[in-house]
Amino acid sequence: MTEMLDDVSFDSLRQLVGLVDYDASKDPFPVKAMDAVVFVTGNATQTAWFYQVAFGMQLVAYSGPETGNRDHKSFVLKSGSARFVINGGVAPGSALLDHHRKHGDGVVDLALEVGDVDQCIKHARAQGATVLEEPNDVTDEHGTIRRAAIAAYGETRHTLIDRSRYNGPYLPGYVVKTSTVKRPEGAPKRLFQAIDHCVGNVELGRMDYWVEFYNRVMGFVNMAEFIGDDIATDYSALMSKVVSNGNHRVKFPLNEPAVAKRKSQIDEYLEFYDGAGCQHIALATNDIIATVTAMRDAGVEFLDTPDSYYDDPALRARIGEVRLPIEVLKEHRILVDRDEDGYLLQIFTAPIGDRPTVFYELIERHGSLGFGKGNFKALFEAIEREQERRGNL
Ligand code: TYF
Ligand code: FE
Repeated sequence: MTEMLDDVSFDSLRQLVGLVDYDASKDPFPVKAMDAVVFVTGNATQTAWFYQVAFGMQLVAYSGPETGNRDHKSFVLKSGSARFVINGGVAPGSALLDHHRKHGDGVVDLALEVGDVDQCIKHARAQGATVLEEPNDVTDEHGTIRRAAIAAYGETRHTLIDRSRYNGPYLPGYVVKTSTVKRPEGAPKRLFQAIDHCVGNVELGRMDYWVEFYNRVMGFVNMAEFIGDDIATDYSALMSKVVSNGNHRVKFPLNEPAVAKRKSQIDEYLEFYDGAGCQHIALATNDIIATVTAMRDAGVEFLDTPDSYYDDPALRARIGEVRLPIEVLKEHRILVDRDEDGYLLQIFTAPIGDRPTVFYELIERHGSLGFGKGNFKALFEAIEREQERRGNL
């Protein structure tokens, strides 16, 4: 397959996000890819700037008062095949402002690109999904998109979009808008190429409900990785299972708090987000050192990993040969994990907003289809150190 996604080829995506082969003709709810991660923020004007400066994203489209949208501003940013949409209320009566009052900055929509909106909605409805928007066409001079939306955890939704008959910059009503931010000299063309996974935090006892929702309503399959009681009670204070669409292009880990000695990081999220929501988005890069260096240079804060992680002979034995010397990983505080399929490199940012809720992961996959299970202990200890600094432990 030679399909190009903003010059990220399908073949490079196979490596970047760990695709597997599957037969879409037997899928009751065939999903092509993430269409966009849609955020509501307290200041879209400045948040869109942040993603350009700190995440190297390109501004591609805009809707707002100047284009006839008096309710809110909406900035569309891209990096390779990844698309973020940053919304913020303008009109004092905007529903977005109510959402922001409750949840703070967060993800409202994990929008999915599908081939047949009506087929997906028909299946979802038959399986008991809440349809928030009935299938409808939206048209402008660039063509027509067909769209609908179903409810997911908390106030998160999945908008379904068929853009096969559309060639505008994003959706009808948006105009082309380009970045005025200049890429720093020597910085990579882009800092990430794709969205690898989007994690949901749900309330205690609700993880299996949502796993089953994705199985039944959206035809998603369970991936091998899970964090169960065993790991939870030792140190992580969370349980986690992963669902994905057939070819693993779209992966949704789901976490719930575990009852442990200390307050779970998931409880902290649920308290400050005021309900279930999207916790972290993992961005796939093919050069994690260049990406993390560029982001740090722009002021992004990453979780620290202690020297002991790298100096542990058991880690060195477990990971074997990776593309970088362990000293380089140590210098950049990058975590490494190996499983039967290969290895991955990963690192996590601190929460990016005012509330201790949403954060990012950078991930560079080399065959591994996992999520870094071998790093959970080191990672969760780092998260707990931050929780403690915030007085939430
Ligand atoms: O997505 C994952 O499963 C990994 C690990 O609170 C993880 O990135 C899981 C839970 C969490 C932070 C990271
Ligand atoms: Fe992750």
